[in-house]
Amino acid sequence: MPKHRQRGRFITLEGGEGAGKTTNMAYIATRLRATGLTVVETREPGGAPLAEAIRGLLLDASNNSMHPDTELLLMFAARSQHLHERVYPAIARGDWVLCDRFTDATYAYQGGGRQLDMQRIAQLEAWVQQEFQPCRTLLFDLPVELGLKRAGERGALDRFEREELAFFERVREVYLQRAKAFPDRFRVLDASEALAAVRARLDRLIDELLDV
Ligand code: Z5A
Repeated sequence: MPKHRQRGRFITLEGGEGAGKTTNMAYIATRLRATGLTVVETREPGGAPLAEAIRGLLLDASNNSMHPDTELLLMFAARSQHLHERVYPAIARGDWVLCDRFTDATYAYQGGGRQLDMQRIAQLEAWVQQEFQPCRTLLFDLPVELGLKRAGERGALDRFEREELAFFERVREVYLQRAKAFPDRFRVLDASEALAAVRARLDRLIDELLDV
């Protein structure tokens, strides 16, 4: 394997509900593994036992009194545990880490959706991650109604999925703003296309990753 590929990478998948992140993460992992890479698949909130327990609190629809600040702090508490227990060790070993959602989701959901102060999020980001950032972020973008329809077909809604349409429109808007603000890191995919078309675009983006 070429030397440059032996360096660990951190790649995140972002997007609204039902965008296809989970479906396509497995596809990306299979393609990367076929080239001989060791790939770790993980998610946020969660990805490590304690962080998964925090995820349970965050998604539980019966926790309807959760204050937005509590939600924000729990997201970063889970992230800290996940980074130290799972992500940093994997990258140090030279693995490629695929993560279903990361801090861009905090800007989109807590900053956009809940309308919390973006500066506060940036302070927590700097405190928890220092300079650490994904080397590539794949944004699966699609109209809110289509994503909610796809997600809704799965059954019971979690605490976030119960939000109103305007919440998810703000989430989408912040994601797109961030993709514009960080063009070197983001790649945007049209997730409203049929799966085969999304995967054709993904194939090109995977080749690009393997070339760097
Ligand atoms: N959250 C937050 O607020 N702040 C943060 O910092 C973080 C997270 C990290 C949990 O995330 C919640 O946490 C999330 C944001 C919040 N809010 N919600 N809700 P999650 O990632 O676990 O939950 P999710 O976004 O709801 O995942 P999802 O709905 O499963 O979306 P997905 O993984 O992108 O979609 P999917 O499961 O791959 O696909 C959904 C369905 O669509 C499935 O039946 C597929 O077969 C189908 N699909 C996928 N792609 C296609 C195409 N192209 N065509 C047709 N059908 C398709």
